[in-house]
Amino acid sequence: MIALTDQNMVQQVISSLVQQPPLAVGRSIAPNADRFAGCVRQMCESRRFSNFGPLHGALRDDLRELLTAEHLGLFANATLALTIALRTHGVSGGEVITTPFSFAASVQAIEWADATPVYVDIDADSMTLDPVAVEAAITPQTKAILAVHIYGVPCDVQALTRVAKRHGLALVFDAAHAFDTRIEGVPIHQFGDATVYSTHASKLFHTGEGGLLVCNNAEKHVAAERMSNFGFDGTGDAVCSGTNAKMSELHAAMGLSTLSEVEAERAARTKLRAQYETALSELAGVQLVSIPPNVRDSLQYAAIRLNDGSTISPTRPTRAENGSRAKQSVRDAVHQCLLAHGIETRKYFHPLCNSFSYQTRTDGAPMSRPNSALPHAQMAAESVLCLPFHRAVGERAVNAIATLIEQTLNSR
Ligand code: T4K
Repeated sequence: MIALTDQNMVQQVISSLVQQPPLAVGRSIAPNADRFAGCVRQMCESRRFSNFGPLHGALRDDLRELLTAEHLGLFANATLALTIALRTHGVSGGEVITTPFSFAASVQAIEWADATPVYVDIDADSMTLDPVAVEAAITPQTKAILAVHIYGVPCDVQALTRVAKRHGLALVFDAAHAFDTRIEGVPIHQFGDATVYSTHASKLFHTGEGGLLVCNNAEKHVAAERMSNFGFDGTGDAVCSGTNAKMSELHAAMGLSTLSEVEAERAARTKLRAQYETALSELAGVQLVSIPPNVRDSLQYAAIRLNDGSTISPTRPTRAENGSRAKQSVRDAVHQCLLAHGIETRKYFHPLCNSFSYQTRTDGAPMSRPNSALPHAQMAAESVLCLPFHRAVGERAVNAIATLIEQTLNSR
């Protein structure tokens, strides 16, 4: 990191960054142009654009091999894949226990599967669902657990599996951030009943829009495929109420031509993560969210936790009892400072899903079962900031970001 004493140099680096276009928090991998053109040509010549065409089949087969996932299907997006995974595991009309610290898609998939979300707290360190809290929240209405591998940090898969088995519940993992993550070499989708990956443009491997569902049971896989295609069973009959959640040929073409580019981006991000580690290591009160050493990193986000011990409402600005405005949190101050210097960050995931305004209906009735206390989730939502994390971020930018964070911390 740049020594703070050399203020001129700091200002020069920051100024040079600001002169460039804003530094984005994410940047999609560009598809291999030749491969993409070839796929589009094939698509146009064959006039086959959707409904499980040859590009869909080719991408599915490549991913089955890469991820070692026999029952893998391609979907229009991860949100629909999650909804279908939950529906095929019979949650409709019941309750699903989940984390409030996630993207809106996790809870909205539960709601669109006609189930009621029940929020429980997360583990303070891993920020993933706390298995003890899960077990304490189980009732006769509970049908499933939906756990999220947040930022690619795996949930306590063993403990959650034990809880699910003990109570006869389905266990579905939202692995939107965890593409090709493995624990001790074991693909992460081998845990639980079903796992969903996102292949949205913001993800390391992407298809523009898309999602992957891996089931650990052949029948559930077939049921999910049918549900993604109006419930059709191939004879013209619809054997269940389905929807349209198929991945199109154009999205499959994007996937086929980005897959070959993933390793180069992984290499760049591995280097970048090490640069962040070095630059941030000297800053007290800043912690880079790390992936356990026995886990293959999905390299999806560079998330940091910032905490100066101040407790502020993250959802709406509050006024202190004496009428003065509550002090801004250190996380929000860093976010503002970086933005002022043209550096984009994201407060993933703030506010908590249980705080969304629609969660209380207009008639005042809550959409979810009343929550138990969620102090760790609240703390996570107040303290996490995702930093720019892609190939175009260089060491100079990393050092400038670290310096700006340090300046913000020192000014408080
Ligand atoms: N579960 C979890 C835990 C999730 O985080 C998500 C999605 C899902 C489920 C559902 O997955 P999908 O149904 O989407 O497959 C993004 C994404 O839309 C969303 O997929 C993602 N999680 C969520 C965390 O973030 P935004 O609104 O923050 O993205 P946006 O447009 O601000 O872009 C972020 C950065 O990426 C920017 O710097 C620009 C860059 N970018 C973005 C797009 C769209 C590109 O370089 N190219 C692009 O095409 O929501």
